[in-house]
Amino acid sequence: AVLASMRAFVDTVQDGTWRGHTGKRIRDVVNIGIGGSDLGPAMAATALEADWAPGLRGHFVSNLDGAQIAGVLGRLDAATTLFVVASKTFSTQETLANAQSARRWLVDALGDEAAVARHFVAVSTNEERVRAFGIDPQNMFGFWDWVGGRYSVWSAVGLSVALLVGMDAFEDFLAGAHAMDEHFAQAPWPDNLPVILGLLGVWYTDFFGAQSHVVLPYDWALRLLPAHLQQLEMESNGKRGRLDGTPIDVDTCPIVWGGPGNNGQHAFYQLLHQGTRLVPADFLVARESRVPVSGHQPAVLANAFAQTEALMRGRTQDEAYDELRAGGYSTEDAHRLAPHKVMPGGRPTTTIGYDRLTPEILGALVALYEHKVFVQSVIWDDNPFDQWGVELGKRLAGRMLGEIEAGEAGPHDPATAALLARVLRMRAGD
Ligand code: G6Q
Repeated sequence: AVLASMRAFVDTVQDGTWRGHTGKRIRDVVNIGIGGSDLGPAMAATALEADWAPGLRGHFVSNLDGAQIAGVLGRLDAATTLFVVASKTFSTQETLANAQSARRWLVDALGDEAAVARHFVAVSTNEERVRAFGIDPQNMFGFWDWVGGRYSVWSAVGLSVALLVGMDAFEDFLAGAHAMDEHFAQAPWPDNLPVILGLLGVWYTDFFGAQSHVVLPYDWALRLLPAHLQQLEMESNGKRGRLDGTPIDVDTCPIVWGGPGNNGQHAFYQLLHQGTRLVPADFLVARESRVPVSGHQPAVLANAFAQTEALMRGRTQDEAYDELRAGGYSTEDAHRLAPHKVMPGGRPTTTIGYDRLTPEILGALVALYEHKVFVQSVIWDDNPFDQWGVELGKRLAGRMLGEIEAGEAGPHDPATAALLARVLRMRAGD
């Protein structure tokens, strides 16, 4: 039912039947959300940018610092802007603050409270709060309240993606994920991609002591995938307790990080090749770019495979010495420099290759990592679907906000008390 109402809405926005308050077509879609209500949709929309409907642009606002929303709104025309407020609970401080600011901006610009109905829709499980915010529940798209944010891009949380790429492409994205679900459920374990990825991760974490895992897309479209996987893996398996509450006595989820591989080569790869830590890496490589430009792709492929080969093979001191001598260095200089050029090799990489990043392939890739997370959670015996660790900070922030606004600090540890006192003095103009 939700997919059908998403389709009806997406179609009317894309074909121009849905008009803004002043009768103009929607040109800009702004997703307001944070965490799972931002990272997945932002990643998927960015990955599929080549498929965005002509004349539509997407923007993602998540951060509490007003600089982000001010920067985005400063470039937009209220009459042609649609806000998608994505919040499962509709009580998240960051999202509500940004949504309120967007609402003020819109009403100021269009001079009419009634404009909200044509420019705001909500993705949420909390109808009451959506209504209280002033969004007609007719314009609310629901999902199951047991879906954790980081697993929710397949639901109505993907509405911004669907608005940009169209509902057919969004359903292709779901179909790709479904194909991976089937593969995970049915493929024998030696051929089962999520099982293989999950086991490799446990192997390097628990038997080689790897502390981190790097994700390196050689596909510009996937530049936000590392941030999405960072949340997916770290919030799911960053746990220290078993399902029965007893402590887990091995390391669980490594620190997941990464970025576009080609850029990383000119920055942090030094540590991957010669640092003291073992950092297993995933290389994501497309045969063809989403936006092919003559002459580029062979170089992209060459760089990706050169890196995985170098990480695996490394370079011995003798090889380094011979290279230096062949490059014209004296025996003395070659002896001095060779130890610095030694690369141990044996650094594990997994290359995930695909033809071209279509919506189906993207769906399959994201589902692959979701199932990987599940495989690991079974081995570590944690609950990958809870996130109690993020609660305490949120609760303290609520209390702290009251103290900052009131200009009076409550009881705190000495370090926090000193920070707060300093800020309160500054805010009071001392
Ligand atoms: C994800 C987390 C978290 C959540 C955000 C936003 O798995 O639970 O990142 O998505 O805190 O929550 P709301 O969607 O309720 O605003």
